[in-house]
Amino acid sequence: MPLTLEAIEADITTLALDAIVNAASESLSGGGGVDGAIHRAAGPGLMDECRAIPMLRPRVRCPTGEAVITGGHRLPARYVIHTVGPVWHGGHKGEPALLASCYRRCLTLARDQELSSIAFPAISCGVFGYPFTEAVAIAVTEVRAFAEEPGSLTRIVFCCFGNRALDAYRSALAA
Ligand code: AR6
Repeated sequence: MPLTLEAIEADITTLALDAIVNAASESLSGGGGVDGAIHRAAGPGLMDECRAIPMLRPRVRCPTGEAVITGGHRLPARYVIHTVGPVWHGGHKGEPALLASCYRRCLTLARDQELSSIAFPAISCGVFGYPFTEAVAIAVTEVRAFAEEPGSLTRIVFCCFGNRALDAYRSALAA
């Protein structure tokens, strides 16, 4: 089955795909932005499931650059893959490699669970301050590299909030 990569403008919580990705914090204890929207739409069962994930060290259930999967609860998506993007500190603290790792870890989890569709928000591009154009370039590069061996995945969606974001992804995908 061929793999489709596409950018759409949508609220990620409305997407009825196998998995949506959450741009979470290391404690997986909710927050603002897309994390807040996902928890609101999924209902309290999602937080209960996140809290049951063991802490690896104080306040860290999912280290930066890693990903964990939970159910989708009341969301139309079957699963939520929570990943933690890097906070932008100027670009010399390993941010590009950590952001790339988020995309790879999410895609690997999705493939290991034999999922066929997944949507990503612009990880780290809100509160965490990653420059948008640089982040989009990393997202598209990592997803394209993964698409060489997609396994079960047939549809990968970049879910954009706003027209400017959509234009940036579409240009990167067209390049
Ligand atoms: N659907 C799609 N994209 C969205 C939505 C939505 N409903 N809501 C926001 N975005 P952010 P981060 C976009 O701040 O920078 C949280 O408090 C938004 O426009 O959600 O990785 C967590 O708990 C932006 O482009 O995530 C962490 O502590 C992108 O999603 C921290 O924020 C990511 O913005 C993570 O910060």
